[in-house]
Amino acid sequence: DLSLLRSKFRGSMLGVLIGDCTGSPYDNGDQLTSGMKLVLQKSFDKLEGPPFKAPVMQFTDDSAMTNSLAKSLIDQKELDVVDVAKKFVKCYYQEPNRGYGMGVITVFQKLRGNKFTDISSPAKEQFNGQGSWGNGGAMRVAPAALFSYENYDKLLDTVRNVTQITHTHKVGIDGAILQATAIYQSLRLDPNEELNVINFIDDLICKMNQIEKDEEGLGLSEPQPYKVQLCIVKSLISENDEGLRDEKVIQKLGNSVAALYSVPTAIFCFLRAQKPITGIQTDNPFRRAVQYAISLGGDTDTIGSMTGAIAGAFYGEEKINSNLLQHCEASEEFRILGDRLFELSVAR
Ligand code: F2R
Ligand code: MG
Ligand code: MG
Repeated sequence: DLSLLRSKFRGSMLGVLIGDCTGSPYDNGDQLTSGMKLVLQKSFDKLEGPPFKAPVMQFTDDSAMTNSLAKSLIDQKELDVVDVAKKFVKCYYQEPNRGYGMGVITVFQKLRGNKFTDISSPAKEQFNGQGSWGNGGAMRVAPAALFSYENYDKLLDTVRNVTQITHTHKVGIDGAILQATAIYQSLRLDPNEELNVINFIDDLICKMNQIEKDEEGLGLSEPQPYKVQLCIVKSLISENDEGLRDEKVIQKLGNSVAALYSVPTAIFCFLRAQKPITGIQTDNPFRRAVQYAISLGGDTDTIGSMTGAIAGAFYGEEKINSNLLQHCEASEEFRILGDRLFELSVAR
């Protein structure tokens, strides 16, 4: 069904934006108090309620970089890493106050300094040559997953190349692969049928097992860290709702800027929100996923955004409240980018 698939492409792009815009006011690295969780609930209720005039909620680096990547893929009709790098850097210097990661700014400075003649060295030099394991590769990866809709090997190739512009640590790259894979799987599922959450995780475990096995010998103390985290996702998802407290989820999965402690968390939020969650009052499973992700605190804009990208790819635009969208900066632009990527990848 092509119209459902188009809606899923739009949903994923809009999910990135909504999670980022609604999550960034809570992004101070801490857990949310019960009072803040109530504020979050009321805020979503208001944004989804009858239209009212207010300044739009602004997006941050997550959406800015997603936007640049989408535009580059659409303009070039293929992955052109020099063009992507130029767009990232131009966007950063136009609006440097979008809350970028501290390290990544050095990459932008070096890329501008070498006039894009050397794309790969600046990222490799990060953190004394280790490369970044931040979630900045994963947070912007949705357009690469949509662009590679028809071919998983193309997805792996595209994601690796686009991530390495800024993130060369294996854990940073594999986090982006995992996030893209979750979107890829979500696009292929029917939102009108009950999601088999165990199958969804098992498919992710199987793919990450292969990827991490192929990369063994790179010197990590835990050679398959994503497989380990996904097995924890699988065990937590089987626990009953009442007994599963936020503290436990945060302790087991994390909520930080590290890709390893945020991408599996976003996947867990999407899966857990298939059913009602105590303390999150809504019938809408897309909103439930994003609101739950933000309520876990920590890197709220990014975990909200990654959860939104996966949930939007599963449910499609239909489940996204149009009043809420009106309050997000650039929502029409993100919808159009979803359409353009759909036309490029599916309806050529
Ligand atoms: N930067 C933020 N949030 C913090 C403050 C925002 C605040 N509201 C404001 O406006 O001031 N958010 C954004 O950053 C995250 C994505 O970061 P990215 O792109 O991965 O950047 P970076 O700098 O490469 O990595 C992030 C931090 O992780 C630590 N780190 C990474 N690799 C490391 C390594 N090999 N060794 C040691 N530390 C490493 C560093 O602390 C990096 O600064 C998203 O949350 C986005 O929203
Ligand atoms: Mg951000
Ligand atoms: Mg963030």
